[in-house]
Amino acid sequence: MMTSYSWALVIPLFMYGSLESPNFPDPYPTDTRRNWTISVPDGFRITLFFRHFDLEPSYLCEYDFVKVEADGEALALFCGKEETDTEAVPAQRVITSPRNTLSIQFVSDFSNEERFSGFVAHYSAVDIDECSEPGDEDPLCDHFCHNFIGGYYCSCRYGYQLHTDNHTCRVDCSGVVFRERSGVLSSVNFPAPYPKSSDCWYRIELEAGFRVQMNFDPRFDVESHPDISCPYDHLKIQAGSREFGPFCGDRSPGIIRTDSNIVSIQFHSDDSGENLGWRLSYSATGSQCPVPEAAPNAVMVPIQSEYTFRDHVVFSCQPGFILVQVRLRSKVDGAVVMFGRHDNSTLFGYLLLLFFYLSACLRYLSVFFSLCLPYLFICLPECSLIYFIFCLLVSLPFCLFSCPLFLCPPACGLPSRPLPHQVKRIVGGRSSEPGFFPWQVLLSVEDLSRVPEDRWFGSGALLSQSWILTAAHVLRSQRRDATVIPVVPHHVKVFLGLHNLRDKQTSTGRSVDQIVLHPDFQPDNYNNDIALLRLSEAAEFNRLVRPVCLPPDRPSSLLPNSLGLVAGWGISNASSNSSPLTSDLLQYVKLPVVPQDECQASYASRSVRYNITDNMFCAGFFQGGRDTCLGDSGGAFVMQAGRRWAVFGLVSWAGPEDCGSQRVYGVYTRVEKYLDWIQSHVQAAPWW
Ligand SMILES: [Ca+2]
Ligand SMILES: [Ca+2]
Ligand SMILES: [Ca+2]
Repeated sequence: MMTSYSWALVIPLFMYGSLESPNFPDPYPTDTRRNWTISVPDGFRITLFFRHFDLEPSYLCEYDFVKVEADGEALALFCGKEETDTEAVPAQRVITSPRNTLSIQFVSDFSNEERFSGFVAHYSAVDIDECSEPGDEDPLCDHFCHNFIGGYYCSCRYGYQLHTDNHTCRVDCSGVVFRERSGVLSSVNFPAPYPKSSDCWYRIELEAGFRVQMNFDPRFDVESHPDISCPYDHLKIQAGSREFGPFCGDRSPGIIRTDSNIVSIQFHSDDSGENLGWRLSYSATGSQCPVPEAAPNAVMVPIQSEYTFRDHVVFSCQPGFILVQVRLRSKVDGAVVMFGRHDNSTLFGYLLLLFFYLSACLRYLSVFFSLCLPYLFICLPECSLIYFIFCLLVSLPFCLFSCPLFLCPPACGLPSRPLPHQVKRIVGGRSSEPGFFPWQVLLSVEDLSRVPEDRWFGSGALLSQSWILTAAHVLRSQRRDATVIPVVPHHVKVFLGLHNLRDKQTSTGRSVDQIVLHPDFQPDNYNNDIALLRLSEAAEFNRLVRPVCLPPDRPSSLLPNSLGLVAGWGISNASSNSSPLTSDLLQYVKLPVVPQDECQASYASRSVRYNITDNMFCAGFFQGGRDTCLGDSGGAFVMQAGRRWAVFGLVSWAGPEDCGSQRVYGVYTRVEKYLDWIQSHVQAAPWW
């Protein structure tokens, strides 16, 4: 009896080799079983070729056979010497393993009908071209595949990096911060497929007080799952304490309104899938602020129905009032309050000082700029004792800094040197001294609309840093018809702080950019003879340049026989008997207000052409001797109201006789009739 034997041989990792049946080239023994297992490195597969094959033939290779297997699966079963319907021989076939191992089994049964020589086979390792073999799902490499003997590697397009999985290409898409108030952001390559294996972080950072609103493009495609919420790729948004998302699928999130100025957007993608991504545009809206309110005597511009962050609101006090405290009432982020010039009134100086003070003080400043409206302003009359006490009570450092400046402001109607009390009656005018009438200005007017050209002088009164009050006839273009047209503004020159006509260099010259004649000025009878002009550059107040006050808005102080002063360069220095001579030095006269009926009667007695209206009043002496003359046109008739001087009249016209003739009173425009009209333009005035 023959011993049956069998063994298995594991061939080590060689790249090629051969195997043969036992005893080859002698006939193989009966009852034998032998196994070979061939392994080659990863990245290779094995080819097997039988150079010689001669086994006992049997139906379906039941007796002796060679079986080739890989991964538990039979690749071939051979027996016999020639191919038949039921038996297979290797012949010229090359068997290729699917992977890097292959098993071969040789079996012989208990008998052999003849002598069979067995087989010889050769094997070798061959490279797998992974790149050209289609995978089951996604390609092996996201972008590019490179084959080499024994393996392959992937690479990525420019701008991408190979993920640590060595297959997908990711992008570095984090750390982008958007600080503009509007912008667009999207997944990388949108609307082409977004990169895989990437985590993108985008951040929108706006100033506190803004709110970000996002609007997603309707085209939206992020890999999703029908049952599980966004397991693969997703978009998440964090805005303040609120979270939006995760978003995936093909439905755009549409519009997302956040209440935050800082928004983080996270977009995650896994290592597979081809989806188009998303795009959004964002914009910023300001937080809505409480509606600010202005305190009594304060003016606020602009007036809006609602205010949002970054709106600028300017508060200023009405003319004659100064800002003494800003009271902060709300700690909401929001609008910025600006102190600034509301008009060209004298108040600018005060506001500026306060602003500087606040700027200088960090404590105030930090509160000041981070707070929302409303602020409450308290406006008090300047230089008042109340203010001084209030100021001391509110804040000592504030007071020390601001009060000395506030207490002596350049205010209206305050001559820089007191006018002497004149008890004694004098004849004619009297020379002024610099600083007596700091509001008095000389107007030099040219009218080129006529041939020959006309040129004349007039006077006016400074109301604020930019506005001058005068008579309309001074600024009217001197036409023969009844049209009322002002002269061209740049044909008017203004001299501020002028004392001596021959010494104009020492005064401050200004040009004019606007002339406003009263719309109802009647050139035939000088009714409504009043006008305003605006300096093209604001005047600086000093000892010689200061504004006059407007009269109080209360029942007339123009009582008969009350005394007022008129200054001018056209005042005669001589008695009515001499020919009038204009003076180089500013002159002034003190004149009583004439009862209205006497005024009307005196003119009615001369001619019916003269019409003294309610908008006029007379001043002067019955016996004449002192009066204002042509060169004084537009000059102020001022009266003292308390400590201050206010402009009650404007030199308008007089009868045909010489200046200072008997019962020829000067006629003045009654300024108190025009307070509303003046304030509609100047917004400077009542100081009480
Ligand atoms: Ca056999
Ligand atoms: Ca390869
Ligand atoms: Ca994916």
